[in-house]
Amino acid sequence: DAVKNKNITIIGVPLHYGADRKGVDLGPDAIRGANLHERLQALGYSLEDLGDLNVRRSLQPPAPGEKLKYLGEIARVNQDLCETVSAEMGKGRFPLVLGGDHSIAIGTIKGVLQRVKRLGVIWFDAHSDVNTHLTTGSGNIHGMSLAAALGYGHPDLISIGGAGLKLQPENVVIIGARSIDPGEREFLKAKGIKVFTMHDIDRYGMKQVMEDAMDIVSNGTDGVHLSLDLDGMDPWDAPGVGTPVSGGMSYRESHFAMELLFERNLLVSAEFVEVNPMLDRHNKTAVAAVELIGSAFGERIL
Ligand code: 4U7
Ligand code: MN
Ligand code: MN
Ligand code: MN
Repeated sequence: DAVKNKNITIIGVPLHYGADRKGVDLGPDAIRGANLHERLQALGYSLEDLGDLNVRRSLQPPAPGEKLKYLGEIARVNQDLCETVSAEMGKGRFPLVLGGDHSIAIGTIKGVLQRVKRLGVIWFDAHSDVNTHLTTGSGNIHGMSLAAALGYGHPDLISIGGAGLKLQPENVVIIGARSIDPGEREFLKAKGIKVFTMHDIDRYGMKQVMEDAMDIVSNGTDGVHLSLDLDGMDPWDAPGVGTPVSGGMSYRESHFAMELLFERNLLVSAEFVEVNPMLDRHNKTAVAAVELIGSAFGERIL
């Protein structure tokens, strides 16, 4: 009854171009600064922290109306992340990726897919991140990352990690959604992706939602990736995010979700993204991230 892999590799990705907003690039160090290493070591894990991937600074701003802002650098960093994640998993290690904006899910998931072909994904988020350059209003690639991992979007994003590498929609669940764009609603319906909205959490409770979600992502798969956007939590508990949406998962609900996830021992990889210390108060959101990581890796009150 444990995450069996006791060897964790921490990979920081200080990328903000996918959100087109400064501060989220400081997320990896804010999370480390909230005692991440100490918490995991206390649980008996052996850690290697690779530090942060290289991200170019001060790129020229995109043209007004651009639908794929900073595509080149985002694709390059994600390819690097994909290779790093895949290499660590090849050594039998568990990749724990710290963002950075949510566009990094493309690289993480592609790297995991190179090792686990039949992969389930739990996407914890206020948003569904299934826009493409054809449906986006903002042009921000962090709103396109789940679509790209499913094989939809710009060729430079979907080809990361190798042609044809992609998630199957029936192996993906979204939890906590409450802000879905019209084009995304169409996409989710057309692909049949299961979304547990905040309404479902209100109606059925987090225990039932997580049990159903874990049944779906574990059915016919060989492992599960957790992609956790801190804006899935309520902004009261996680104020340091770039795209806050009120009415989110409480501190207790999200904490409990992570405890249930640990009990099922499904995870082969995880990422925690969108922590923006420049918008935070007293590093509260980074501390929340570390609390959630602790619970997902087996911390218990008693
Ligand atoms: B995040 C948005 F329009 N859908 O595409 C968009 F509401 O990774 C938000 O979940 C995307 O934080 C949010 O820009 C991306 C918007
Ligand atoms: Mn989000
Ligand atoms: Mn997101
Ligand atoms: Mn805890």
